[in-house]
Amino acid sequence: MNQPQTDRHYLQLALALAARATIETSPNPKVGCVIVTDGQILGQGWTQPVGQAHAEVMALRDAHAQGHVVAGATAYVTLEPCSHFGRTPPCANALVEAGIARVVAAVGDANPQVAGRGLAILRQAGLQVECGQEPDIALAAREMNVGFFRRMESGKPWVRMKMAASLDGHTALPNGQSQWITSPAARLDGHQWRARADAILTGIGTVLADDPQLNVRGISTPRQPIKIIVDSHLRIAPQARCLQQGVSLVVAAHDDAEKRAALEAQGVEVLLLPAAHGRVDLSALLLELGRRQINELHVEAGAVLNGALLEAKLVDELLVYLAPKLLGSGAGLLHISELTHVDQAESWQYHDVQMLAPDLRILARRNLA
Ligand code: AOF
Ligand code: ZN
Repeated sequence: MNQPQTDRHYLQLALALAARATIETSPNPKVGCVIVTDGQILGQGWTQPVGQAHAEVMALRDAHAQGHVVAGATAYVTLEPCSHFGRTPPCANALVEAGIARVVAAVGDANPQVAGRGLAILRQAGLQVECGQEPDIALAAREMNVGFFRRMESGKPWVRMKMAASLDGHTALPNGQSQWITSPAARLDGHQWRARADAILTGIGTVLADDPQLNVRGISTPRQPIKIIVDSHLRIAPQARCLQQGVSLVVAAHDDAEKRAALEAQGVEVLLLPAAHGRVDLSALLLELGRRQINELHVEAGAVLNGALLEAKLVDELLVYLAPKLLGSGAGLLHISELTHVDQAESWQYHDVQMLAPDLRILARRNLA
C-alpha cells in the first residue's frame, strides 16, 4: 500500500527532477514535474534541451509509456505550466487534455507571455490549482533559474562576477605577477560556474594582459558559453586566444572598418553600441544580452571593467575566492570612485560561504533592502 505523501514532499521531488535538466535547456528554465495519484507516482519528467519537450509533457509521456491512467491525478510542477505556443505547444493545455484534476506549482512563471495565463487556463478548465503555497520551495524553484527570472523581470541577465585574491585582498604583486594565487580546487570550481553561464564576459585589458581562452576546461559540459569581450576601441588582435574557438562577440563603441572586417572574416561578431563617456555603455550591453536570451552572465575581468559594472549597479552576485596568503601590496580587486564616508559604501550580504580547501569561496549578493 502506498502511503500518500504531502504536497511538500512531491514538490521537493519535482525540484530534484528539475535539477536533472542540463544547461542545454537555457534560455528555457529548468523545470521538474511529477504526476501522482493516491500516493502512486505515475510519471516523472524534466525540461529537455531548448526546443524540445517541457517537464510536464515528459512526465505525461513517462506515465503513458508505463501504461498508467493519469485522468484524475495531481501534477506537481516547479513552475507554472506554460500557456503559449513558443518553441513547443502549451503545457497547460496538455495537462487539461490528459485529464489531470489538480495542479500544484511551486512558483509562477515570470515570462510575460505566460505570467498567470497558464494557471488561468487550468482553472477555467475546472482543475484545482495551487501556486506558491510553500515559500521556501518557491524560492528554491526561483534560485534554480535565477538568470531566467532576472531576465524576465528586468530584461537583463543575472550577472555573477568572479574574483580571486589573497586574504588581504590583492590580485597581483606590484611587479604584476598574478598567476595561481588560489589553488587548483578553486580554479576548477570557477570552471563549474563558467559552465552554468550562458556567456563569459571580459575586457580588452584582460585580453591584452593575460590572453585568456575564456572557455570551460577540466570538467565535462554539453556546450561552451559565448565569449564576450568589451573592447571600446577595437584593440583586440584576431590572433587572441579567446577568438580561436566557439562563439565570440566583440563589443565596441568606436568603429574601425578595417579591424572589424578582419574580425568578421574569421567569424567573430562585432557589436557596435553607443558610447557612454567614451566607453561601451554597459547598461545598453546588458539589455542587448538580455535580448539575446543570455540568462546568466559570468564576468571575469580586471579591476577597471569590474569597477565600472559595479558602479553602474549591474552586478547581482560576487563570487570571490580568497587564498590564505598575504601579499601585502599590489593590485586590488576593483577600481571604483573614491568614497569620503563609510555610509556611501554599497551594502552587500553574504549568500554562501564555503571552504574550498585551502581557499575560501564567498558568494555575496547586492543588498536589496
Ligand atoms: C513549462 N514547462 O518545463 C518549462 C517552461 O519556447 P518554448 O515553447 O520552449 O517555451 C519557453 C518558455 O516556457 C519559457 O520562457 C518559460 O516561460 C516556459 N518554460 N514551461 O511549462 C517547462 N521549461
Ligand atoms: Zn510548457
